[in-house]
Amino acid sequence: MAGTQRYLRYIVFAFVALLLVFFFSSSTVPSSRLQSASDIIKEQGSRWGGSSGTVGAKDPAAAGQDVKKPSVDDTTPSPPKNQLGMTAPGPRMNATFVTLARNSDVWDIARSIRQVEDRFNRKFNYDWVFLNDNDFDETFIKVTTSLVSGKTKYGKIPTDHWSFPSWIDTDKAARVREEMKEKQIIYGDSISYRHMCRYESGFFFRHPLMLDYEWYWRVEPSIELFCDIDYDTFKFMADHGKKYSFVLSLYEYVETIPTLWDSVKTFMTKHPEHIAQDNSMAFLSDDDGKTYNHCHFWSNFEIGNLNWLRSQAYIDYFNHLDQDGGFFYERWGDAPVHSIAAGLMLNKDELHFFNDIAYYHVPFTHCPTSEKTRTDLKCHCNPKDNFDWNGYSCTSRFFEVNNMQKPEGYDKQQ
Ligand SMILES: Nc1nc2c(ncn2[C@@H]2O[C@H](COP(=O)(O)OP(=O)(O)OP(=O)(O)O)[C@@H](O)[C@H]2O)c(=O)[nH]1
Ligand SMILES: [Mg+2]
Repeated sequence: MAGTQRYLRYIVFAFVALLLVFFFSSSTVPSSRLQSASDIIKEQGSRWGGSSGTVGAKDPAAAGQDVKKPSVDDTTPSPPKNQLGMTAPGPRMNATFVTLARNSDVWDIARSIRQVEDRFNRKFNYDWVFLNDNDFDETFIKVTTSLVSGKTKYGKIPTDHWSFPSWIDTDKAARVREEMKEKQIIYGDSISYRHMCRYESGFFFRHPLMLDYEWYWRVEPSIELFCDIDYDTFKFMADHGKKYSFVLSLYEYVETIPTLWDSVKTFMTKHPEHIAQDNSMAFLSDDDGKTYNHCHFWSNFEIGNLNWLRSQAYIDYFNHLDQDGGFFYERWGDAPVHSIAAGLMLNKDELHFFNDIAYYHVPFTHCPTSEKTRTDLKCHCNPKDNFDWNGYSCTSRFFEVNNMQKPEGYDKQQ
């Protein structure tokens, strides 16, 4: 019996010994894992460039070298262009934006470009031509190039397109400017404003940079666009046989154009062949052409056809007005000059009112009357600011002349 007990004790002892051996041999596995984790930490420390104390010796600052401080600009990820699929598919028209500006206009035109890009051009990437009577400076070129999604082009205006023509009596023009200054007529005493109006009336579409294009969209500094424009407006013009368009219309300041209509009437007599059959005389005159009612499309916004402006009809018209001298002896604006041309030399159905282009140029706003249009197009204009149905606007007349139905709610905005 005592032998059996001893025998059993040996077995238990051997079993415990075996357990101990197994325990010690298996406990080496976690130890090797800890080892490799610390290796990983060390490895990552060297990849991160110095957060671990062991890589301090590689720190350029510690080594006394110049260090480029991290810039917040570098924290912005830069996905490849168009990664977000924002560019509209399909071919493009032969079209460009065009802006006449001084270098000092840079920040005001920057605001306009941003609006045009956000609401329209980021999807279409049309070019942008900038014109100036001086050389554009580096800042202007750098800022505008960075904002435009299409190609940018910068042109200098030839001196003879921005100076008094030979037939103008400059003393007489100077006297007019004095008189207009006394009468406090806006820009009445400005020479450069007159050159600007004459240039926009008769020359911008002939600038060598513009000759490459068929369509233009004019943009001025400090304008605003309030609604998304998700379709190609140039293509719309072409597809619908349109040549000239507007968003705001109003009555011109009479003192700036006292003899403009006389000049237009002699042109009509001289060139009846240029007058369109189905013209918009009823928009321009209340007495079948005897007098001008001063209605015009506001030309700081225009989408139009450059070939029409370069046509013999328009060139004859401009030359005729230019010879009469009213750009300098009065202060003829390019808005009534373009509008009268469009009203008389184009057929009614070649004009277009862009209701869906909600727009502001100090001090007037065009904001679509219909609430549905405003919400569909994500507009942010206040409908109370809409000028369309105001007594000083000519848009109501445009609707009537063209037998267009006024939008619901227009009467509440009168
Ligand atoms: N290069 C150049 N551009 C000019 C000059 N005067 C005006 N412009 C530009 O011509 C366009 C019309 O001029 P604006 O000063 O906007 O004239 P406006 O729209 O009648 O008047 P406000 O906008 O109310 O001042 C704008 O695109 C101006 O940047 C000038 O002397 N030189
Ligand atoms: Mg302006």
